[in-house]
Amino acid sequence: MSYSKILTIQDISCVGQCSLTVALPILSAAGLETCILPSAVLSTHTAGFTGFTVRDLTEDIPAIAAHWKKEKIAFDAVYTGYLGSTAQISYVKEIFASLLKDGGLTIVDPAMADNGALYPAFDKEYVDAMKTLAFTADIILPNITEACFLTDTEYQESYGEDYIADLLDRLTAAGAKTIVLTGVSYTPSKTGVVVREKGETRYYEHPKVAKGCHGTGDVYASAFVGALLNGLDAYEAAALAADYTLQCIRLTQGDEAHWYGVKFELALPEYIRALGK
Ligand code: PXL
Repeated sequence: MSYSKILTIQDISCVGQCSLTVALPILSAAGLETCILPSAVLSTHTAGFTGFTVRDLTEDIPAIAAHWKKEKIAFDAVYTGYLGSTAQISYVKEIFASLLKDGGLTIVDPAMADNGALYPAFDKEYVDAMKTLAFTADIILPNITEACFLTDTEYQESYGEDYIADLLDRLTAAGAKTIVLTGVSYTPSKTGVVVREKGETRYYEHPKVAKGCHGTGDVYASAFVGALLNGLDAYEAAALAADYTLQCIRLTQGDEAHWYGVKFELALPEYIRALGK
């Protein structure tokens, strides 16, 4: 596989092991040239800390993109995570249209919700804007809550295979191409990921070791993108990223003081080995 150049657009939470502080090291470990576009700078993430600071960088995005265009910089893939505002979503759409190489990939993690609720910063207007971004992307990685918001489906705490199949059908009908649906758990001791690609649906199940660790969505999406751009197909990349994320959670479990993220750095050597590097 050639040396790919990827752009990832998400916030910098200075403390909290999520978004860019996770994506940049994981994508770099995957051997990708990783360019970043910070959507905002926060002192911490917003899930559990209080009184955090936020510097919204929306106004900087068009000038940064215009400079790259002038320099004839183009990317093999653009991967988006947590975005700071509805306006940023339209700038991201312009970046998809103007800064990708021919045949370049777009990957959207609609990072906006979990456990049945939107993150504090978001509202219905943001969800509607995210629909217009997610349904144009080549690959989306929603969790079940995000898939529900994207399809106006009622969130259920427990469900069976029919509910998941219906959710995937609704996403497909709305325009989603490849779907990687995370956090699909049919029994309390197991969880997994469902991949629907070109009409085929496959489930990768693994042990569930802890409930709701912060930042694991970003660890998972970054590890998935890194594997995909190393030539794995979506299902293989989804499985490899799941094994890595599980290992990150295992390495963090039991450390009560480390409630805000996972120790993803400690499992990077294993991730690199799993990629055959
Ligand atoms: O994707 C998780 C995430 C990223 N960035 C910020 C967040 C969160 C989750 O709450 O608050 C700022």
